[in-house]
Amino acid sequence: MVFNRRDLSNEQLIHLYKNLLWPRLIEEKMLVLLRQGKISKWFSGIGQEAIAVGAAMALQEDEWIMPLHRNLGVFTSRKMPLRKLFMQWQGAQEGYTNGRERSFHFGTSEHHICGMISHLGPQLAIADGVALAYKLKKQDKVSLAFTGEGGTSEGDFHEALNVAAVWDLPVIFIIENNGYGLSTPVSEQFRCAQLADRAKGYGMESVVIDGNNVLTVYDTIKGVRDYCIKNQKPYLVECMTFRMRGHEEASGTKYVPAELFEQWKVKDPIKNFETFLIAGKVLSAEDIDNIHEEQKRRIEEEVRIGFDTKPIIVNSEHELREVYKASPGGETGSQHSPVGTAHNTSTIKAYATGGRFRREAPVPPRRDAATGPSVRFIDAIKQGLHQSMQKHQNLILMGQDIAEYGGAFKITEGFLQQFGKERVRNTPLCESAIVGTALGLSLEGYKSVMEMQFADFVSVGFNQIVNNLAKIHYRWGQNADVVIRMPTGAGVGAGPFHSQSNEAWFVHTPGLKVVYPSTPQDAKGLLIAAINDPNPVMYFEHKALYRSITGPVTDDYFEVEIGKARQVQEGNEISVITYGAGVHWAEDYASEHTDISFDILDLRTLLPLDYDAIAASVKRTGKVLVLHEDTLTGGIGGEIAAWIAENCFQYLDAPVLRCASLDTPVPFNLELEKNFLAKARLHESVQKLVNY
Ligand SMILES: Cc1ncc(C[n+]2csc(CCOP(=O)(O)OP(=O)(O)O)c2C)c(N)n1
Repeated sequence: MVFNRRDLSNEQLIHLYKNLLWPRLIEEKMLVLLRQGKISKWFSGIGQEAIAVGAAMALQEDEWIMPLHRNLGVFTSRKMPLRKLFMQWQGAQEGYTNGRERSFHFGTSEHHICGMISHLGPQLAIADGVALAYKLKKQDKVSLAFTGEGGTSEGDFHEALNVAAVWDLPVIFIIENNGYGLSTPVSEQFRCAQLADRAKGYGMESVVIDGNNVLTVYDTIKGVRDYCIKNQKPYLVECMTFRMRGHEEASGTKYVPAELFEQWKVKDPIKNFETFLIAGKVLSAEDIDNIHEEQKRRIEEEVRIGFDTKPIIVNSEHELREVYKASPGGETGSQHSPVGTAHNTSTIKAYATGGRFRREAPVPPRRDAATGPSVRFIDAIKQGLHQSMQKHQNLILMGQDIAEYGGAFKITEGFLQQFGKERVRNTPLCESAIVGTALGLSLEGYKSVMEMQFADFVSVGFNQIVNNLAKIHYRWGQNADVVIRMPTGAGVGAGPFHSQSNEAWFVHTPGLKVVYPSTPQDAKGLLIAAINDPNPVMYFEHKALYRSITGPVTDDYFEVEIGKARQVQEGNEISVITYGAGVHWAEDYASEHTDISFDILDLRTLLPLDYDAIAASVKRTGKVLVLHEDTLTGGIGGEIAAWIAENCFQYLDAPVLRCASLDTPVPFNLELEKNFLAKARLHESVQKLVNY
């Protein structure tokens, strides 16, 4: 192996060497502890350390890195203390995730390391978002994301590289080509000669390098970093290496031909670097032995301290609270508990009672009752978005065709002229990467609103939403300050893929908030509240209401509180608990059937639900109909009915009924669609309750 030291001093070479050796020796110790059953899973990076270490050391310490499961060298090069890493691997409270995450699935903003989710590819687009933030702030910085060669087969790889290229983002993408994705060899993974060749297709530069040579990696990434910053462009680096152990320790290596290990053993990144250092008289063999001994001694010491963890005290209230970051007004959520305090019961008590964190900025006024001029539903959304753009200079809008074209429904028409192309961003057609980008922006303190062109298309951004945005705060204390606007619903003859109600997918996901307004006032106030909320919020806006519903809307900037239902009308015979278009169906029905006293509750927020308002309505009537446009099976109506049965049984005079749409895809033909929608069965359901 040929090493080129260029202008690196002896001290710098020794510094690199010590950083390279450190993760190797830690791993060797961990493999022993693993065999003793003292830690659980382990993904080995032995043989690949030069990539993680060389790359991390070529960056500035405040530049974000998105590492994967074999990148211990990133964590150690960022000087994360071994004792705490070791606590993390044991699942201890004092680790980086309060015992909630395993192996390398964690990050910390303190070290500018973004924790991976198991799905691998989603890491890449987060780097796009961070790089976009650097670009917008005009900072001379890059972000760096890792992928294995297996991960390059994921759509996320394609989407992330394409966005980085189209938006001229300073991102370094590193492929660690280690020959195998679990048991799958490269011959069954892709057909191109080198993965770096793909860069050309994205309009991006790339290079293939020896990933086992730490000086090559360090020098290349330093140069690539300069290139990315100077040219404001991404770059793809393919590092050739080999996985010297099994996929994870339990998987063994039987599926890898033995001769490959022989071939790669002689290319060991550490042994070779040591030979070079000795030959160049930078270090003597004895110096090297001493460094080994010194590091081993430190490891023993750190592990000894790292074993000294306190038992986790389980507290459900505390766990539930940490799913969310403190919300506007401090009603829900918390900051991640500081290490070493959460196991203390008095701290937990503080969380459960008064110890809530409040945001610094004052809460905007909350206005339920509208007093302003009559405004269409769609224009109220536009107002809320517009005023939020004025309020938050760090708010970025992203979506397909939202700039010059003004969006599929024209909600952002005129925004480009007023707020500029940097903040009003047309995106390529890639929902997953844009959700990932939104998360990356959030890591750097930006807010973003992403417009799904139709709620139906969220399915291709689903993973990033339910696994990354939703879980990140609970996992390692990072919030996702992202709103996703979801033009939803049927009634407009648009067929199966432009009409769906998919809110229940998200209501089932802890970590998200789900809002669904039915009036112009609520549409504006809830959108403002969603943007102010530091958590990921799915904002459903019913397309059929856009231009059919008008109502008074307060002119100025205000919030409608997330998590609070609206009493549409009070009555004492039948409760209709509903939201979205259902509210208007219920109101129309009630106005045509004045002989029945209806109590209509507009939920407005589906996650978290306003159980107090639901219970109050049940008590008033004793007969409940849950009405929604979503299909029946697995719809939120089932959840509400179950909750009422569990908590309000004594007030019921009839079984809780659900009136929902047919369990079919949404049909195109208007007559079929009319029959599909819950409204077609509303009369029947009400009569059933009346006559019970
Ligand atoms: C979306 C998804 N599918 C499957 C897996 C299971 N899995 C975990 S790692 C892995 C192989 C990854 O190979 P590669 O990207 O080359 O990285 P390496 O493990 O070789 O470093 C697989 C299939 C996963 N984690 N995520």
